[in-house]
This record gives sequence, C-alpha cells and structure tokens, in this order.
Amino acid sequence: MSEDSTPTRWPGLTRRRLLTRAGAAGALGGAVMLGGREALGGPPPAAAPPVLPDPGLYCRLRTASGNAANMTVGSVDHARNGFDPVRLLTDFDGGEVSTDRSGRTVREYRFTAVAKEIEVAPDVFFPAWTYNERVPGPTIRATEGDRIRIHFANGSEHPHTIHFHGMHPASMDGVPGAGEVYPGDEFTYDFIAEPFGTHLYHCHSLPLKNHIHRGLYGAFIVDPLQGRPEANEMVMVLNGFDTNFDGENEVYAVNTVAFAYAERPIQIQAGQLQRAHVVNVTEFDPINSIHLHANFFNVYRSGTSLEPSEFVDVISFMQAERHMLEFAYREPGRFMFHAHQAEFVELGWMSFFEVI
Ligand SMILES: [Cu+2]
Repeated sequence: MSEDSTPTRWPGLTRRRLLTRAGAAGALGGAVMLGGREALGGPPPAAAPPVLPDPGLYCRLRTASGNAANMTVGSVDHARNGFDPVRLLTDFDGGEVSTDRSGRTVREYRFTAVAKEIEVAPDVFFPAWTYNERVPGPTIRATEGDRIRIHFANGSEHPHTIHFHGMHPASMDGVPGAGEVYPGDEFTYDFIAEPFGTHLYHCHSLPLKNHIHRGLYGAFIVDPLQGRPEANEMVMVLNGFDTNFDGENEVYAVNTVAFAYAERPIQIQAGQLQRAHVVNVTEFDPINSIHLHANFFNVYRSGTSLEPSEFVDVISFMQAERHMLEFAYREPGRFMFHAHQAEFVELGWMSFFEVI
C-alpha cells in the first residue's frame, strides 16, 4: 500500500464500515478485528451492500507487537496543524495580565473563531472550526477571583459563542441572545473566575453538538486561592471526530490527534506527583473514560475540592464532565493509559506514560 497516495477524507466511510473493514482485514491483527465485531454485535446483515477496501485504511492502522498497542502508521504533520499534542499538555495560558484600580488581577485574551482543516490521524483530515486555529482552544488559567476578559472575534462563516462553565452574569453566558457573535463581529466576555476547579468552555450556537464537535472547546482552569501542592500538571481534553458527518465518531483522541501519546509517550518522573486536568468534550457517544495501568489515582470531581473523593483506576465522564486526577508512579517503566471502551482505544484513545 503506497504511503504517498493522495490524502482522503473518507467521504463514504462510516464507522460501521471502518470497523467492518478492519474485521475483514486479517493483516490488521486480532485486536482490531475483535473490537469491530464486539462493537457491532456481530457481522453486518447479508443484505448489506458490499464493503470495498479503503486504499488508505490498512496503511494507517496496525497492531503493534510488544505492548499490543493499536497505532497509526505514518505521522501527523503537527507543524501544518499549527499545534502539537505534546505541547498542548502543558500549554497553560494566563493571558495578558494587568491590575485594575481595586487591585484585582485582570487576565485578557484574544480569541478568534476560524475554520481550519486539521489532521487528526495520519492522512485523516477534518474541517474543524477553531478558536485561534487550534483544537482544543487555548487552556485558560486563572486564580479564583481574577477578572477574565475575552475579546472574541468571529472570523468564520457561522455565528459562534464562547460559553464558560463557571459563575457569571446572564449577559456573559455565551448563548444565542447573550454574547453570540456573527461573522465579522466581536464581543467581550467579562466575568470573575469562580469557583476554583477544572472547567471548560465551548461554543453554544445551534445546532449545539455540531458546533462543539467541530472543535470549538477548551479547558478553563481556576486555581484555588490557597494553591495546591507542587505537581507536574497537564491538560487532557478527550475528544472525537466525526470525519464523515454521519453522527458517529471515526477517530478518538486526547488533545485531538489519535494515538499522539502512544507514538510519543508522555515523559514523567518516578515519585513525582502528577496532576491531570481531564475534560471530556466527546460528542455523539454518551460517555468516555480514563484508565491508568498499574496504578490508582485520587479523583477531585470537577476540581472543585481540595480533598479527593475517590481512589480508583478508572473513571467515566459524561459530555462536559471533568475530573482532576492526582497520581504518582513508584518505578520507571512504560505504562498504558486509555479509555476503557475498547472501541475508543482502537480508534485512537490509547496513550502511554514513560516513567523515568
Ligand atoms: Cu459555534
């Protein structure tokens, strides 16, 4: 299979067909085949139209030996995308900082909505709608009580908003009628960052799921006034991409690119406290999850407490649900973490920590 074939957008490829094709392709390996059949509850009915081989698919997926990890073949051009999942992990944006007359910290941001084609897996492109040409949008980070001012310009062809999960006046809610911005217009969202926690923002124009799944979302982290113990912090936005617009995701990821941290494991130190802000924005599937191998983590639901509520090794997320997780690895080694829905794993949501 040639690697230099023209990138396709898989116009006729549904997730059902993708999985069926995977099942039909012995070369792909058992994990993908089993996953496809389990996910579909059996082979397609006899009356189903014939499934033709997708010329690029077999090249793009493989089952790696060693860690039994599904991965993609080839790599995504992060420079072309303009963002790199490895950098997104720790790319916290405190904005342009000033102080108002009362002594309050003010953090200002400039967001622009623009359409941009992004590569979500090698040679798999998605016509995204973005904040500042990246998916997810910038990770806004503030301390509770800071004033947030987001100057939002709409450089796209559709109306959009920025709706924050947090506390704010109705006029700042970022919904149709309160902060919706038409193409070419601008609006400034202005509110106090509260409560502390791991939050998110997303477009709230209609139809809602279409605007969200196109890529208009990001993390919004508000730190408690008293701070938290020193840790290595990272942001993980769980997302999916319906690349053929059939109402189902074909690709799943953490921070947009399928298998990004399987290709390049996240380097962390043994014994060091890790703090992950995990936000689920996956549309079309009612639930997502995260599971760490060989370890357990403390859960701070929505990041809104200073004390953990659970100590587990897997936790689920509804859309917009988020958890702050804290954990440490005792010994060096390579440890998987992934969704515990096997289908999501096979379609991109599989990652590693490289503990050194
Ligand atoms: Cu929108």
